[in-house]
Amino acid sequence: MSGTRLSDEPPSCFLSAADIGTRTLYQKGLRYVRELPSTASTWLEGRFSVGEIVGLLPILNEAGTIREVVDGVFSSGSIDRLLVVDDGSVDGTLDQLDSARRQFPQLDVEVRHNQKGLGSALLHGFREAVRRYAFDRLVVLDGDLSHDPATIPTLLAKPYDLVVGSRYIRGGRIENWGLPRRWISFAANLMARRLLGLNVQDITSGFRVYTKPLVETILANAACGGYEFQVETVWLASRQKYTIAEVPIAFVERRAGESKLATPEEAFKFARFVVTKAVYPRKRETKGLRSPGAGRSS
Ligand SMILES: Nc1nc2c(ncn2[C@@H]2O[C@H](COP(=O)(O)OP(=O)(O)OP(=O)(O)O)[C@@H](O)[C@H]2O)c(=O)[nH]1
Ligand SMILES: [Mg+2]
Repeated sequence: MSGTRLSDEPPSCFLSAADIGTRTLYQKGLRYVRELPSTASTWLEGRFSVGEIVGLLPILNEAGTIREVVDGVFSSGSIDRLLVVDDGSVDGTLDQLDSARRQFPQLDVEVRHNQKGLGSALLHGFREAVRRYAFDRLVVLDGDLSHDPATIPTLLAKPYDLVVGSRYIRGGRIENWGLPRRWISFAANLMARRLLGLNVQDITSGFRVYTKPLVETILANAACGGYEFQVETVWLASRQKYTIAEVPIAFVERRAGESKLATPEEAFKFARFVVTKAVYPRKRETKGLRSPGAGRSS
């Protein structure tokens, strides 16, 4: 029995994301996702609430590193549950996760059967985290070992709504990137910072900690399906006056697998998002930008 997706429409930054209900089915110890209209959403298992800090890993074909990342996340000693959102890896990642689940019952794996983009995977993970766990904070990191799980406690030590693991503040660094990649990343950040007036140096970093109220605000408003989701979430946090901090990290170039995001298509979507928000900053607000009204962290 494999999961079946009934909707293939990727969310668009310029349209509201469809609210698709999900239900999960077990196969070989992994959790497979079947997406259904929310009215038909049925849980075959109870919701569980076991932890205050949840990890979220968006994954696509990371067989070379996923096991080490999962081990590292639990070894950090700060994560109560870890949710992996896989978009149909075909390189053995799922087998690695299957074996990891035998060692770590706190590991949950959701598999969607078509790649819909990083933003879509993260939104799905946010929605599932809220639905499944009574968490206080959500830690997100990449599955290619570019983000060292041992740094998680340092990020969590900052009591802010959004904590960004930053390559571009004092103490942060990038290992093994050539000059062109450094310049593209730097230019993307500079453009987003200047055009959107964001006071964050590393807007594209995927190593982050979110409080639950911010996760709920993002769920209520975000619509980007691709890499530009990273800037959309910082933009939303900033617009809604959530507290934001950056912590220096050492970002290490992936040593296995292939990049999914360093593509001209993702760069175009990123630039389009930044320019659109710079020109029409209130576009979504007129449609009802809303905050859950929960308290801010101190
Ligand atoms: N579920 C899911 N995960 C994705 C998707 N695209 C990328 N990822 C994951 O998101 C994380 C970041 O993607 P990367 O390809 O490493 O992006 P990047 O760090 O900008 O590029 P590199 O420097 O080449 O690694 C990794 O864990 C990927 O496996 C997707 O469409 N779906
Ligand atoms: Mg990467």
